[in-house]
Amino acid sequence: ADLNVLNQKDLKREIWIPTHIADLDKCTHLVTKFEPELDSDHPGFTDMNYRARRAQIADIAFEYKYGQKIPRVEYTEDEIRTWGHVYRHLKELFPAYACKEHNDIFKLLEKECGYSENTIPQLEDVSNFLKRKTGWQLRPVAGLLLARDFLASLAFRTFQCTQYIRHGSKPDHSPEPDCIHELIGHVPMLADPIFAQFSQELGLASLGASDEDIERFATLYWFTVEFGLCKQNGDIKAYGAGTLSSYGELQHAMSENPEKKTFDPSVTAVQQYTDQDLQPVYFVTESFENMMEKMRVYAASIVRPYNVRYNPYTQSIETLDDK
Ligand code: TIH
Ligand code: FE2
Repeated sequence: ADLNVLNQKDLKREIWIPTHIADLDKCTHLVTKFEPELDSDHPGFTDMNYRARRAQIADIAFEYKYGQKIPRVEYTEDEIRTWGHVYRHLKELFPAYACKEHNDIFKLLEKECGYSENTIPQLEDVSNFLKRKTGWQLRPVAGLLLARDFLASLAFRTFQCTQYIRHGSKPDHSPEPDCIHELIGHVPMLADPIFAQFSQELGLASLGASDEDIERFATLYWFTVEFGLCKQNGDIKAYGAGTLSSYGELQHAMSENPEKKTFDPSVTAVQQYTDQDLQPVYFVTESFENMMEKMRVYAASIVRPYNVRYNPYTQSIETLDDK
């Protein structure tokens, strides 16, 4: 046999994957993009106080290990003002524009989890809320992660969550994730059982995938979990966290301006997108069940050396070779 001809099976065996939830301590590779120190367009670039605050909160994530409580942050008056401003604007738009699941759970978060205009909820409390609802949990992250690491954490029902807040001078939209985006955009959806399942399956599908497939899964993630729209009772509603955390984006998404296409994984996976600005294209799904079914078919078409499943008792990934 020719030594140079490694088949796809052998090649992919060499891709390291986390197999226990504690291995997520090693899935923390950051993409240095949009950071206030490095990007002169960042609204915090010339604000030394903001940059110092970001570095301070990033340290919590750098030191965090699986199993620890997420340290609390005492947010400043300025930070709470930014939160309150966005909160108020979004709350006005949610009844008409957010999907039913998001609206229902948002109310529950206000009742049970201390969400309000005047308080930025603590990740530790929100993580405990999610554990009770769907078995999802949060862990702190310092910024934007490599797609492979971020997607892998989803397989363990773990959401890597930023803890800092956007700069107060540009509250309507931020190109990078922040705690407004995580807490108001992602958390309510992760507390919905069907959406929780969909998100985990996307993570499982990514484990051991080639770089090209990771790129496609990241694009699918972008157009569903981040910017997805759905039909409910004949109307288009938002369920994507990037839309639900930005009142600029939410109004834009609901207007006639952007293009709206039907969600179809093989088309959606290769759609170009921008991560700098408002989205020019959105994908609309019939229902979360329908989207999950389509994603299962798509994921099954990807060549991988093994199938995987999650064992919730041991919080481990089991690989099945019978593919
Ligand atoms: N644009 C979102 C907001 O302003 O809340 C944040 C992000 C969505 C997706 C990536 S960053
Ligand atoms: Fe996000």
